Amino acid sequence: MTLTLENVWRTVGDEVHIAEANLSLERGTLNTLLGPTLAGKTSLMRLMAGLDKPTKGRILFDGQDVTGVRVQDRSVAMVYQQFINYPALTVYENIASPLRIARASADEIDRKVREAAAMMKLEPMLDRTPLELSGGQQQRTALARALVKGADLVLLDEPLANLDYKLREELREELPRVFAESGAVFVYATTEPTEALLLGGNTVTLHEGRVTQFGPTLDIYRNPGDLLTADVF
Ligand code: DUT
Ligand code: MG
Repeated sequence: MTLTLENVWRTVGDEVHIAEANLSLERGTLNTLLGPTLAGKTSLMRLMAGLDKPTKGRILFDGQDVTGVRVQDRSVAMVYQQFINYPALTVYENIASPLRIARASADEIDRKVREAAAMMKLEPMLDRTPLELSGGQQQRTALARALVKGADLVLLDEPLANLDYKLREELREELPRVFAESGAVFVYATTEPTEALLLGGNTVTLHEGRVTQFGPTLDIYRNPGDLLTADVF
């Protein structure tokens, strides 16, 4: 139990984005956040990351209250749905940037950047800038940067959406292992039930801002409950 949400709400004006979220997510386990578009996946991830503050409720990490603690003051890596790269830096420097901020040694930076680049099939691109890359390569650069950061909490918001079929298959196999080994709390948002099934781990289902189910992905698949069968599995 390392990331815990206790009765977390987020309302903006009179719109409810997240209602009554109660969850405990463990390190080293892949958690898929599964729900149709507008279910609240990005909203929930932003709360987990400390990018938005809950209107009500508490968020704990490793037992410590991090409610309202800003993302800058925490160990979080998030790849946004609309991912961002630094256009003026090379791919190498884009991936290296969290390590430079953490003042890692040149050797460590080089080793970790090359490892992450190999995993994301970006080795031939390291000297280019993101503007010279395809959409999929740009997304892989953002993923590689999340990988090298070694954060306690890793949030990937629909991370494979722009990738071609083959690479998506490879990364679906690789990502769970990589992040399990990192010992992070790993959360992966998708609208695709089959993606949750392929990834295994646990699944949180979301519907209209509410957590409707949480448990081992296979259990939810076998017993999707009365709500949302059509939306989720
Ligand atoms: N919402 C807004 N404005 C925002 C963000 C969210 O009105 O800037 C509302 C729209 C929606 C709810 O919050 O009713 C949840 O949206 P969110 O973006 O969290 O949903 P999603 O599950 O991430 O959808 P998608 O799969 O389209 O990314
Ligand atoms: Mg979203």
